[in-house]
Amino acid sequence: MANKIVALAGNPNSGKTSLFNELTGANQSVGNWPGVTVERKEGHYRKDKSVIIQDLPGIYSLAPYTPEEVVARNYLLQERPDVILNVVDGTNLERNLYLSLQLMDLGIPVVVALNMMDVLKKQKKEINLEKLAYGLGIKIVGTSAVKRQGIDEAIETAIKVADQPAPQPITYDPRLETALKEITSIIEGKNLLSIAGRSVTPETERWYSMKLFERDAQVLADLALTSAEKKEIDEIVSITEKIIGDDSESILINERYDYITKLVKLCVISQEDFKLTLS
Ligand code: GDP
Ligand code: MG
Ligand code: K
Repeated sequence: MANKIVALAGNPNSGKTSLFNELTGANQSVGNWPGVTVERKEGHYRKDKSVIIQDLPGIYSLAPYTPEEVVARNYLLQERPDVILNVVDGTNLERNLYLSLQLMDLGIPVVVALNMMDVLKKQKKEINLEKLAYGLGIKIVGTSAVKRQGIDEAIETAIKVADQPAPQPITYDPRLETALKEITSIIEGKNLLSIAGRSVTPETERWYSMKLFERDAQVLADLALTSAEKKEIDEIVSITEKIIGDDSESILINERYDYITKLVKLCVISQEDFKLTLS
């Protein structure tokens, strides 16, 4: 059997390195990502050496603005790991899930390690993991990297999910979805200039369509499109901006945050709230 590659992705301070150290023990090597002074850590799962674990730099989004974002994004797009283990700080759920939704659009299987469970317990907060998993359409495992809880279950779930299809993306405002479909019909099968032999596939077309909707310059430059096709995409984006009444980047940000806000309301129970209601 071929090696499986599990990429650890998440916000800064979500617990990626703690989890990575627990998973790999002494089986790790440290270097730098090409061209930048961002540390690159790779290792093998201590219980199954055929599983390679890649620690990615901490990021808040897959935008191409910081060196960390560029490294993480290029790695995910170009290397395409078998599965992403998304480390989420459970005490900062909204902000962390904003990245999770973007990771889910890459067409790569995703499992969430909902970390800091021990802190949540101390704060008398409870997250309904089943509801959250259902709302996102992916598997979630509660972990505490410092208490060494849930860690093997998280990686073993990821290894299983690596053989399954990528998550169904969340469906947003129908006007946005229409625009994305129209962009997809223009770019499907198009050549990716940065990766030899690679083109836009059914798994990756949603991600590329979303990035073109956001007018992501890197993606626009990477796709072999004619000027007529570029113009057509620009018109789709402009019309949708007019209809919804916002710029395209904000439209996507708001759609993601609206979805997360609703979901978190349904899933987070604070015992303090209970006491207040009962008294
Ligand atoms: P990274 O930036 O994602 O690599 O996060 P780190 O692994 O460096 O963790 C950031 C901080 O959170 C460190 O002080 C860790 O000891 C702490 N930490 C990580 N996971 C947990 C956890 O599950 N519970 C608690 N209480 N602290 C944690
Ligand atoms: Mg780290
Ligand atoms: K190509």
